[in-house]
Amino acid sequence: ATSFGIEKALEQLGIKEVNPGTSTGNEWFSGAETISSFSPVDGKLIGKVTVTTKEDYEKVMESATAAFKSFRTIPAPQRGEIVRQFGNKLRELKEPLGKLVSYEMGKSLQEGYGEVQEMIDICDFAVGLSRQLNGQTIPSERPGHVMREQWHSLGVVGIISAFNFPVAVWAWNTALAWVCGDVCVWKASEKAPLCSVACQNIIAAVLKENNLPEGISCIINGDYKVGEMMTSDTRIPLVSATGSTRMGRIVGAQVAQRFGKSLLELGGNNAIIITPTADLKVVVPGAVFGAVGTAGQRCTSTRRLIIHESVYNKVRDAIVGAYGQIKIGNPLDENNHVGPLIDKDAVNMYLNAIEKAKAEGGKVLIEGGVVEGEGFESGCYVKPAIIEAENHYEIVQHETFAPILYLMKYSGDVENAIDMQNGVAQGLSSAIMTNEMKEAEKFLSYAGSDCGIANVNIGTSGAEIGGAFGGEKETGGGRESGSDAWKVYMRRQTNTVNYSDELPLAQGIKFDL
Ligand code: UN1
Repeated sequence: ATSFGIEKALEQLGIKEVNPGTSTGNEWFSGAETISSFSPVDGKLIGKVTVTTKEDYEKVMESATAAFKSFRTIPAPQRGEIVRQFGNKLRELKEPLGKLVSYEMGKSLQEGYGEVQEMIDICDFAVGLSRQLNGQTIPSERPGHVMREQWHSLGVVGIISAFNFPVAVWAWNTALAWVCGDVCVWKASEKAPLCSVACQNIIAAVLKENNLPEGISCIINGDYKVGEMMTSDTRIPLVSATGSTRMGRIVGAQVAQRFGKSLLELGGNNAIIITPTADLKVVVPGAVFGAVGTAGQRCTSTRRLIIHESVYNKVRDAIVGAYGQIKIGNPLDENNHVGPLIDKDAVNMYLNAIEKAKAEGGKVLIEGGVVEGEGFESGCYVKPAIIEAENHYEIVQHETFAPILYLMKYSGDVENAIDMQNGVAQGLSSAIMTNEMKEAEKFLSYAGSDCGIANVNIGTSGAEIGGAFGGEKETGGGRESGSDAWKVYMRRQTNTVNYSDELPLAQGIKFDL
């Protein structure tokens, strides 16, 4: 990796051999236990991060709760100014941070840069938002009364993020939370902990330059046990968690138990419907990027193609042909399209899924398998696979975080395809490829896709930050990023003010004394 400038990137980001994994800003705490971060790119140890102890977690929470009391008094547009400076620092450090993402997580360098760009974009969005945290006025039924709604800062926001977007998911949450006047405690994935240290170094410098208190941005590190400290903590009114449906089921229940709010971004099982009028020039790159981009490890990755029988052979051959062009290899080399999976466990899950699909009757069109030989020593590189399958297969109903694409046929009207698309437990992203206006509108209608994201003539992945991001059903129902997703980071207060000399009661109730 030396040749790709990783050492320099680590230095620029302040990553050491052993990094304290707990921080309230400029203060860092280390425990005795460590997590080692190995790169799936070359299998080498990148660095270590110490695990957060119960005592250090308490220090973090004391700092965060104290910081919230002062941070919420700073006017929102001034908090926006801090986020603006943070966005500028990210612009300066886009190259090293994008490289670290690529090296620690394994996505292509282009996608690593793209992820940092998403952070920059959400900062810009949040800066504008900092002058638009508007409530509304509501007509009162009583004379001499006014009703209004205000949005107040919520408190400490807990963030649990996954390995696949090791920096952007944090930024989608923090950029909004900070302009809303909240403070954040982040537990990154134990599979990409160095990314959390790098991000914390960047924001800590901004907070210091502005003489802001410790505790506005905190990180903790460790496995699910460290996450549990947050989910069970009544001092954290909101936990935003991104990851598997299995994880979300546990986190959601624990947070609900204490009446906290949770924002859940869980698994997807995203399909593209390909209709008879679909334009192959759009279908092929859309489907292939969706299926093999990030080695199939996006929650928005394309898992299923639902193709009309009249164009099935043509579409299948075009997709299979395009797979022949895919270059698998070191993701830091910009000539490669597909890097490694995150670790060997992921490789095993990928291999098992292919076996299961075959056992259920799937016909393999492009054989998968582990890539071996020089440059692939980490054992994490796999070949993107294509399997003809049926929607009801147990494995097809399941999200496998790997580049496996299932092809299936539909006949008759688009409604049949929509039924198949909706016929899974997850509800994140969906797309239709069509030039028929009626088909497109049906797909987007109340009777159409049941997903949080529904696209026409683009693929399922690669959403812009301006829209609300998230999905229904087992995807968890949360929305983050754009639109009015900011509201979850605030508490709503309804105010009724009487400026008359009487006290009329609502609903016309008489109460004469
Ligand atoms: C994720 O995989 O967790 O829409 C998020 C996309 C990206 C975000 C993916 N903007 O593919």
